[in-house]
Amino acid sequence: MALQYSSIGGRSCRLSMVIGFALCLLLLLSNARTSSATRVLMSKEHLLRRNLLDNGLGNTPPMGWNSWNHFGCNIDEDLIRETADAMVSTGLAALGYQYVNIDDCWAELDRDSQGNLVAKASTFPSGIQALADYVHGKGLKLGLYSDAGNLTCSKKMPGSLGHEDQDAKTFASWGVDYLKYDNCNNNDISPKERYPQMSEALLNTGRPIFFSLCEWGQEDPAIWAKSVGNSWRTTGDIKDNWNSMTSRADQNDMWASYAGPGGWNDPDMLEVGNGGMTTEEYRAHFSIWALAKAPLLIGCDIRALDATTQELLNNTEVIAVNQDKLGVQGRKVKSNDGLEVWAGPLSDNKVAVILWNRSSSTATITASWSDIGLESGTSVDARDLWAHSTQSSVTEEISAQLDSHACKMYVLTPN
Ligand SMILES: *[C@@H]1O[C@H](CO)[C@@H](O)[C@H](O)[C@H]1NC(C)=O
Ligand SMILES: *[C@@H]1O[C@H](CO)[C@@H](O)[C@H](O)[C@H]1NC(C)=O
Ligand SMILES: CC(=O)N[C@H]1CO[C@H](CO)[C@@H](O)[C@@H]1O
Repeated sequence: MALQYSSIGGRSCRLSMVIGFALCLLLLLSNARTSSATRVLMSKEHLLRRNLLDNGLGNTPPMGWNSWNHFGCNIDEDLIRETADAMVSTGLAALGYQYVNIDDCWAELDRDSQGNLVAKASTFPSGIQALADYVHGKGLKLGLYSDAGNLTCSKKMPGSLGHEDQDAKTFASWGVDYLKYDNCNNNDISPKERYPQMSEALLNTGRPIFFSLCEWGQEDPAIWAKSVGNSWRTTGDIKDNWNSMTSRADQNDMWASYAGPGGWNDPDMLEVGNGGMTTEEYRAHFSIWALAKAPLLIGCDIRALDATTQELLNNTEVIAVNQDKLGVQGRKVKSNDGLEVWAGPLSDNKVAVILWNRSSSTATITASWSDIGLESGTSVDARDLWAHSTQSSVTEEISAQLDSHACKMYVLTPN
């Protein structure tokens, strides 16, 4: 890899000498200032980014559904078909939820005589390609799951370690659009070795396949995975409770500066609608995930959505913050005994803000303009994304009284 890069580097240097000697000199000088180790790493990443991950996907965070949080291993092809149907009939598909992602447990434990992965006959008798055709027929995309190890986490199906090219070709031939790639049973090999192999294999198939790294934040993937995948988990698995959700939010927040179009931090899939949190806690969960430009992958049973869950998941104004084309991850900007302000810039000089009371009783939370990157004296229209109301000409600060665990989410538009 490094050798290949040097020859490319040599060529581009000669080229720039033709364009202008000064530019080349500048390049050499700036190179000389970095250590050779850093240079190798940088050049490798540069090359990987150009050659491995040029799949054109993930310009905004992915939206869709995944089977794991609600169903675990208890999945079959009927569930996937009915979920695709429900995605359309609930109106969620029209709001941008497009991936229908099958998680662990879809395959037989044994590969076939040629070493190919085989869909589990008892639960996916029609095979994955037929499901992909069905899902594509609804205008949606199909996601699948494998693992950068010998077995997946359930140990009920093989992983793809050592079979990357073969499995990537299989996925592409079936029409798979998204791969979640887990980290169990990995022989203690570094993720930095295992994940690029699948990334390259996927790219070599010629089919654009969104690549979701799931190495749980083990080796700080935000730092290196942008050249490898379209999203990377920054945390261990989420559970359907307040402590788990808030801790994922905080761990993910540390890596905010590394996210951007093409590669996103992933604090794990949504638990909204699964029953373990209150409505206000789920509202905060969805709001923070949207602001943090996290993948919005629904994790409940969308065939049986109650009106409250539907109202949380279908808030077009919150979704618009997540999908804003600027692609900057909002972050926690102020925290005082559980009274928090999260904020981030949006396109057209707008600012998204969340006031969040994480403590156990009612409180008033205030974000002053200096907390959230607005100049003092700026007058804004403040759109409350959950109340669907607008306050005109707000200056200096915005504040709200909030019940325990509740949040307010605004988009501020400078006048
Ligand atoms: C996993 O697979 C590798 C090579 O395919 C093999 O060397 C290793 O022993 C396997 N590990 C386990 C725990 O089965
Ligand atoms: C969202 O869900 C609510 C509750 O079911 C419904 O009243 C509303 O029309 C839905 N909005 C959209 C945009 O789908
Ligand atoms: C007034 C009040 O105590 N409200 C709670 C909301 O969150 C803050 C942070 O702890 C708590 O101090 C407050 O108890």
